[in-house]
Amino acid sequence: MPETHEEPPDFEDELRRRATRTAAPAVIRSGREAMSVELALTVYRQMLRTRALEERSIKMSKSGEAYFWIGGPGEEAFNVCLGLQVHKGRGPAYDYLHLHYRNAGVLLAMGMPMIDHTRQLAMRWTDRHSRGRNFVGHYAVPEWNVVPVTSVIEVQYAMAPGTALVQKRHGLKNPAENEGITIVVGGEAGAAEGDFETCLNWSTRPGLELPVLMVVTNNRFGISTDIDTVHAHRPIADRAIPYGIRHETIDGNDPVIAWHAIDRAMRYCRRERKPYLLEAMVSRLHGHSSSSGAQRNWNEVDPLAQFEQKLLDAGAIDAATIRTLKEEAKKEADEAVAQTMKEPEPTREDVYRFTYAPSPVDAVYPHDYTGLPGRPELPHP
Ligand SMILES: Cc1ncc(C[n+]2csc(CCOP(=O)(O)OP(=O)(O)O)c2C)c(N)n1
Ligand SMILES: [Mg+2]
Repeated sequence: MPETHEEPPDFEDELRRRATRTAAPAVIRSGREAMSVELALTVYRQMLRTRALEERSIKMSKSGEAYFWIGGPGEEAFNVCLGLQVHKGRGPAYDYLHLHYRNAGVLLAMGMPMIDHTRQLAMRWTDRHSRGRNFVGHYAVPEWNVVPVTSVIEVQYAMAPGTALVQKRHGLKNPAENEGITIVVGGEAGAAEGDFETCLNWSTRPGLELPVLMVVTNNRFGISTDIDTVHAHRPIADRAIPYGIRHETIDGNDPVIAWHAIDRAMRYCRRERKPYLLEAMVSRLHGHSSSSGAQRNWNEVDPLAQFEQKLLDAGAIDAATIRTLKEEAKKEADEAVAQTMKEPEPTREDVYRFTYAPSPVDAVYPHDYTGLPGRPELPHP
């Protein structure tokens, strides 16, 4: 689909045009499903923060403050609902996350400060995920079981059964800690690769079913390939059918729908200790990455604008509050960038440092976890 570059509608005009009611509702509805206003406002605020961070991130890549951008504008509704429902912690009693490169909303909703994103984007030495040596959105948070994100797409689906197997065994030995699940997220184009099938297969071995929540965020594009040129015209979630996996395809742009679908899927994986495949139809509001210009595509549904309108129509929020929340989110992103840009970049010597964790292998190659055997010794971190 071609990217269009028209200007967005004027925000102030938009707010004036939108109707507001005074009586506050108790719930926000989508069809038969509902969410409390309190939760809806929490989700909305996290979506706003994620969007502000992503828009500032794109600006960084265009201004030279960063070298490359990729991210998730258009996926905020689903990603925030996912992040808010994760059981976060370290070890098999908690959820493991094998994420995609568009999941800033998941991490922000879990409590990651914005600066942890901008430091990686600007490739600073202070980047906690990769010490300034990996792409943006390639998070690694051991204390929250966030397994390092890889640039090689879809390999996360082959790794996910590993952590889920550990969780299954752990739960059998420790019944009080039997609720941790593995959540793996990837795109629909990548689902054409063998790693996806590996996950379906290894999660369903008879008697050894695994608690894996497989998520496919379907934005209908690879980098430039249309879904219709890659997959037969069926929901990706149908791939679960031959394996007997419970599955669902949902509108991932609607937070009320997304919240309940994630809740259903998580409950099932936690209690049954079996896999679930959830396909979320989402938008891609910018080009694939900065490599193709990251231009805004105004033809896509904007989940944030849509939810905002729903909250306004329901009388759950007013225009002044929206304006304040937007300003706060923008300020938070601007401050994170300002601080980031004052911080040092890695040096040439840092390239080989922290590549491997200390391990018994060092008994064979003392101190060699900073590089491959035979490399000149580097100072110990
Ligand atoms: C194994 C592999 N093949 C190709 C690429 C190049 N590549 C990077 S992103 C991408 C598109 C992925 O599309 P999808 O899985 O739908 O995820 P999306 O970017 O749309 O979220 C491709 C082909 C890669 N990184 N890894
Ligand atoms: Mg895609």
